[in-house]
Amino acid sequence: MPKARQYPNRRTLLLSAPVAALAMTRKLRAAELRPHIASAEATLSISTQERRRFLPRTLCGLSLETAALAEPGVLCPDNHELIALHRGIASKGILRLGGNTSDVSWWQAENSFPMPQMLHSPPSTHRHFFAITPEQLQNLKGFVDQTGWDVIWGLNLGTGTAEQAAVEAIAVTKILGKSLMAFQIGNEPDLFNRYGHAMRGQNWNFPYYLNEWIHYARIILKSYPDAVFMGPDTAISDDWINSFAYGVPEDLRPHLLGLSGHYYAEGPPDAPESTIAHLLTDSPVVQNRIDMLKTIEEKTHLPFFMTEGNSCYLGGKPGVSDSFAAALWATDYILRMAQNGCNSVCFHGGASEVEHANNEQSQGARNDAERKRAKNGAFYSPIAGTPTTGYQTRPLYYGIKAAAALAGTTLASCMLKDADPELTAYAGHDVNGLTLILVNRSLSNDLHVNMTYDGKPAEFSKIQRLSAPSVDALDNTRLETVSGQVAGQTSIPKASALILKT
Ligand code: BDP
Repeated sequence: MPKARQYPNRRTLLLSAPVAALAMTRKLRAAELRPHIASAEATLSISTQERRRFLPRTLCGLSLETAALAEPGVLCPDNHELIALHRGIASKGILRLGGNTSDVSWWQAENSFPMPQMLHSPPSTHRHFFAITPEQLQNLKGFVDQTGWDVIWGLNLGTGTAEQAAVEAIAVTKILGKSLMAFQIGNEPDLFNRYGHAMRGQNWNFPYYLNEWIHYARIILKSYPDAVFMGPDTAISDDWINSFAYGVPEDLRPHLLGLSGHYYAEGPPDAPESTIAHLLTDSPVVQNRIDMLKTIEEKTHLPFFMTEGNSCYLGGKPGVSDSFAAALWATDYILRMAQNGCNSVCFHGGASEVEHANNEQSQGARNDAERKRAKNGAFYSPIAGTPTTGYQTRPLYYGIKAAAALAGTTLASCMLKDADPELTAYAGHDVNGLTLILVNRSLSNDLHVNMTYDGKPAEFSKIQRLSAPSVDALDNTRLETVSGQVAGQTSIPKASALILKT
């Protein structure tokens, strides 16, 4: 086993010198160099003439560590507060279980059963394995039945065997029933030979992974012929997503529900580039992924699911991930991905189980108070709290909820002209009419927009505003109904978003 690199640096390649320099320039350009234009006027033409994509009702979701199953009272049918918070985002959604702790989990069919012999050593960042029990699964089933959400379940590829995964998959299927959407095999396998994740040798690469994946899928299908999968659930390697889309053999393709991958907008937390301004600036990483996915979807018809991600990896960065900026970023990111073919976007979160996933610590915490706060909810978690302390929503929660307003609608085309690049517009229609979401990520400019809907001035009778006292505010994020009507034009104050309904 190669010597593991320092965990905090696992993805410094994302912020290699040229990329970091570019990020800094973009940040300055976006946030500081742009002159203050008090009333930049844009025009927006919304059109439903051309049929566009239908956005699944499960567009928005949350991702949790597998280890969350072992947290007493959390994923349980009587955790009413947490159930209500899930339903508060959307009446349908995806709850993805996985993360680093899924690769150190094992199925304990009965209390007396000891941990089986694992095939690979755990990564250096993990001190213990997690048992998944029938009782936890029953509790999860009770929880998701009340949220109405579907589950994506991550099986252990990192340290376990295909046979162990098959037994677990059958138990999960039996207990979760219709709530189970798909299995994933392994979390971030592209990092299996790197950083603190190392569970394979230095020569680990995509072909090795694909062979292991195929082996797992075939063994699972032998015991459960209707199993459905998505993958490769990679951390950063979009070329793996591409190779996976074309590499899964013919006999397994009917079992492939879609492709999956993660996205953390920035990190590590102590990188000077992990800032609010950087978070709110369009990322070339997102654009590259969108370009790649478009080609894959045209050729293979495989949809994409962003199964895990957030603003900043390693538990998030205080002052950024838990600030209102994360909400604005999320609304825009979800809708941008959705508009470009992504089926759902799951934000990673949780409390102490995130520390289990990250070497038993919260990298971003700079003092005792922050360390304490992180125990109650990772900085990037949309929901903080535990069943004993109660739950609190973080700003990100409202950003996800805002985007969910377009779940279950058919996209309408939105053509913006003369708009500041920090203004984005997304619209969808259903039997209730049209919903338009305008996001202003500018830190300095209120933006104005003249709007037409199928050629006539656009009129909206229900207005909701997503706002906070400031972009870096940790508290008092609001997603509230505002009185009044909009006829043909509106303005969106800096760092805020509007949801308009006809
Ligand atoms: C992802 C892992 C997840 C971690 C998260 C993080 O899948 O388990 O908790 O990063 O860095 O890469 O916080």
